[in-house]
Amino acid sequence: MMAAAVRSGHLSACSAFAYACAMPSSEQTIYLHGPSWLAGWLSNHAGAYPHSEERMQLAIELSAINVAEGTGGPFGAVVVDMQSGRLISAGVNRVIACSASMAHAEMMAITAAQQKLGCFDLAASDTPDCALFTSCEPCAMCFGALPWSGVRHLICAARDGDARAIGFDEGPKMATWRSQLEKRGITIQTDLCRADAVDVLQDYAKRQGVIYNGRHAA
Ligand code: AZG
Ligand code: ZN
Repeated sequence: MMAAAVRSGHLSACSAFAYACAMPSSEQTIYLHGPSWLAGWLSNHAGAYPHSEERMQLAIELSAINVAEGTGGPFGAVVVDMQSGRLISAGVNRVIACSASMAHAEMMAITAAQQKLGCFDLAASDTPDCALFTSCEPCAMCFGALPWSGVRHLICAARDGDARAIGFDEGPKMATWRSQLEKRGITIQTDLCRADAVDVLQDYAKRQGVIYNGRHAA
């Protein structure tokens, strides 16, 4: 049934929570999948979260579980409907598990939201007002993806420098990244619950978690 729906172009047949998008077998298929614990986590978080701090704590909790379960890097993100406070999607870092350098927590959460809503543009007129809460400021890649995602609000916990401090290469990000996003109508808040997110990064470092893609500039 899902394959027929997908063949007919009905994109919402893709389950955001399974993170796997069924495609006709004659076409190239790209798989991004969340860890096995994520579907259960999402069904336990189906309520509304009215306050910014509690939304951010969810993103940080995801990052901590990802580290504790050994399912990826120390990063988590959620897309939230700003009006209702309900979660639209969640993502954790899955670079190693998915053999995909783009599988950062933010990209996973944004893609899951787009596929759940069946729309590549979260700012389309019939979609909710979407906010991305991320346990760490976006890297150069995720920063670049934001204007096209349709996310209208970006809220960050740890700073880019906190991730760099434990060895991650966050890429060549311009000093004006905040104003570049604001010029495109995206509101930004930084440092929300930063200390809690930094604890997770440091826990990952203590456990000697893998620092993938560590090709720092000379
Ligand atoms: C990362 N930085 C962020 N913000 N998120 C991820 O998932 C990352 N993976 N590596 N650096
Ligand atoms: Zn990123």
